Amino acid sequence: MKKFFGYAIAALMSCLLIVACGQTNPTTNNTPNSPSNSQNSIPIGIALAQTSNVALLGQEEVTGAKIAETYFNKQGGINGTPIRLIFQDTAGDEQGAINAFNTLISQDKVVGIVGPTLSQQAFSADPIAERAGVPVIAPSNTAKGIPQIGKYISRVSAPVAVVAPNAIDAALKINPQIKKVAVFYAQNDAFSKSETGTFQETVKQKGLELATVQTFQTTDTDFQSQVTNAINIKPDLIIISGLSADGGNLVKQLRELGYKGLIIGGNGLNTSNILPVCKALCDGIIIAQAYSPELKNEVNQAFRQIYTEQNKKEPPQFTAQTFTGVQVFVEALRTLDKTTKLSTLALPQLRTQLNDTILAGKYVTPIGEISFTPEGEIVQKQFFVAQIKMDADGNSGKFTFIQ
Ligand code: 1QQ
Repeated sequence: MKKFFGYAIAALMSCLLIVACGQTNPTTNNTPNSPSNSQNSIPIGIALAQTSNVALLGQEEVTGAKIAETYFNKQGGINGTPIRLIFQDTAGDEQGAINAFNTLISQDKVVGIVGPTLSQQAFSADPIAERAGVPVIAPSNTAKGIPQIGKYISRVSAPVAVVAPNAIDAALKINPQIKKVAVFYAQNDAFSKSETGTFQETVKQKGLELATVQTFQTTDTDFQSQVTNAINIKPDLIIISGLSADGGNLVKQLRELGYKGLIIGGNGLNTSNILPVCKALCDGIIIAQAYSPELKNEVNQAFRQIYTEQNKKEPPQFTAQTFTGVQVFVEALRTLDKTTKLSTLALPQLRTQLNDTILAGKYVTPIGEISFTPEGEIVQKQFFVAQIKMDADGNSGKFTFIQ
């Protein structure tokens, strides 16, 4: 009797997950990773960089997704049906993201995807989801133009245009004498190009002198010639748009070659995983934040408590944003299920209606109260700035909020 009931639920839930309900027999069609393997749960795809140098950023995102899965399933998931996150590693490049998206969409039959890690990957992978009609919520794609990829693409990662200028304001508060600015950016990365555009415009708008623009690749390890070029013009502020390994090395070499002024790191340096790269020389880096652990609402307090218990430190922005991406899916699925039982919808209809529900909603999340423009751009209220403070031993440190 119990077994029969289990299969009945399984068959019912397969209507939700498989395009043609009648074709699936859960007792025989039980391939690994297929939704029929675990019928009474709702699969959400997580396409993040779990390997490669981009994993320095992606790891923090995976943690946020896992905390969200446990947290929301404890609350009863989607009105009684648990969610099941399906992780596909994108690694650090476009092809990895394309493969992960294809697998999640066609094989894992997810209702939607949280990912990928980089904007550079999103510009290649998101069009696949758009064509397939699968909602994507970007947890960390901040380049200009992400929501404009298509109507199924939204983001919980506020764009560089609204986040990055806060770091320059903070630097000017610390040192009002700043006049000359040197800017560095990784020219092979879409996010870095977008972010440096914002930084360079802001520098000019503030009446500062954009004295030099130096370029590098995210795969570079030696920045001697660019660092020398910059130091020669005696800048009062250096601003870096790159990713974590290259960014950390660049900071290290700037300090080793004698630069003493303030350094702003962009979003690609926004992880304590850069600390082992620049060690004591990371001290003082200023980084704008789209999250503060101090944000006062119930879900952030719960998220912060779970994270700090597990990790013995405050949750970082990428973890909070990815938790938020999963939360938006969960809350939109709950809302949709209340008006149209999810189990009555075929997968393509479910994906489309889920996307509409996501865009129409308002969410109280660890990153504050958010909503979306009709295009899928996040509407977020508060931004912050942190500065890295290294401990005396130079091995550990933390992000201290200064704004
Ligand atoms: C982007 C970013 C990266 C730094 C996220 C990890 O903001 O690629 O858009």
